[in-house]
Amino acid sequence: MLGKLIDKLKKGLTKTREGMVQKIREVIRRRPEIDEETLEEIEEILIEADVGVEPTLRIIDQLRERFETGEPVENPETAIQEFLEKEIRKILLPSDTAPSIAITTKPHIILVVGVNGVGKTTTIGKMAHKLSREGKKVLFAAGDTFRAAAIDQLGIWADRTGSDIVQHQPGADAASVAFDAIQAARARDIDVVLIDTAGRLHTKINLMEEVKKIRRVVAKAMPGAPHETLLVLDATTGQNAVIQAKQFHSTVELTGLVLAKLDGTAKGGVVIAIADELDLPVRYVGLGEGIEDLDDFDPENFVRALFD
Ligand SMILES: Nc1nc2c(ncn2[C@@H]2O[C@H](COP(=O)(O)OP(=O)(O)OP(=O)(O)O)[C@@H](O)[C@H]2O)c(=O)[nH]1
Ligand SMILES: [Mg+2]
Repeated sequence: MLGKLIDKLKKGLTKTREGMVQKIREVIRRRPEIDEETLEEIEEILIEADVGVEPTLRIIDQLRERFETGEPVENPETAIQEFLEKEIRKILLPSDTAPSIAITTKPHIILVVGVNGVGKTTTIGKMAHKLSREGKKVLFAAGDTFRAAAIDQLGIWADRTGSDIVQHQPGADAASVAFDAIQAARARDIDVVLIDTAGRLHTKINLMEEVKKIRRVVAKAMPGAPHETLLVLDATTGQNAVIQAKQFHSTVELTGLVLAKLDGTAKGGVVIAIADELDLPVRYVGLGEGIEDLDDFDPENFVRALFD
C-alpha cells in the first residue's frame, strides 16, 4: 500500500527528481571532493528547482559546516544525499500540522480560491471523488459565475463523482450561489459542500473584495463556516506561489494549501519554499489531470519519493 503510494508520488515527481536530485548526484559524482565549487553547483540546482533563496542558503551553509573540512568524505554521494534529505525533512515536517481535511461538522463547508487556471475546479472534482469513496455526500456550489463554461466544467465533475450541484445563471452573484448551496446541503443531508470560485489575480482589489464577500455570506449562512478555506497554487509558477499565498491569506484567512500540477514541473522544490515561508499546511498535492491524481501531502513520503 505504502509502496504503491510512493511509486505514484515518484512518478508525479519525475521532473523534479530529474531536475533536482539527479542533477545533484551528477555533480557529486563529477566532483567527489566537497569544496566551495561543489557547494556552489548544488546551490544553483536548488535555486533552479525553486527551493527558495533563504532555505537554499541555509542548506548550503549547513552543508559547508558539515563537510568542508578539506578531508575526503567516504562515499560523498550517499553522505550528501542523506544530509539533504534530513534538512529537507526538517523544513517540511512542521507543515504537516493537521491531518488532511478533517470533516468535523455537517455540512462541512470548504471554500476553494486561487488565481486563474491554477487547478481549482479540477481539485474540487478530485476531492469529491476521494470524499465520495469515503461514503460522504458531496455538493458543489458553482461559484464561478463569470463564464458559462466554468459552470459546465463543474457539472461534468458532478456527474463523474456523483455529486450534487447548485448553480445559478452565468453572471449571477457568487455569494448567493454559495448561500443557496449551504441551504440545499442542509435540506439534502449533505456531508461536504465544495465551493468553486472564479480565478482571480491576488493583485486585483475588487476581485479580492468579492471573495471576501463570499466568505462573509458563507459565515452568515452557517456560523463557523467556511470550515476550510483552501488556496490552490500552481506548482509551475514557482516563487510567485508564495506571494499569492500571502495575499490570499491576508484577505480570506486560509486554512490550507493545495499544490496542483506538481507533475508538470521540475521546480517541485517550491514545496520546500512554501513550507519554509508560510505557516499554512499543504493539504494536497496534484499529480496529474486524472480523477485519482490528488494525494494527501505527507512530508515523509514526499522526501522518500524525491530521494529514493
Ligand atoms: N498536469 C496537471 N494538470 C492539472 C492539475 N490540476 C489541474 N490541471 C489542469 O490545469 C488546467 C486548469 O485547471 P482548472 O481546474 O480548470 O483550473 P481553475 O483554477 O479552476 O481555472 P479557472 O477557473 O479558469 O480559474 C486544466 O487543464 C486541468 O486539467 C494537476 O495536478 N496536474
Ligand atoms: Mg475553475
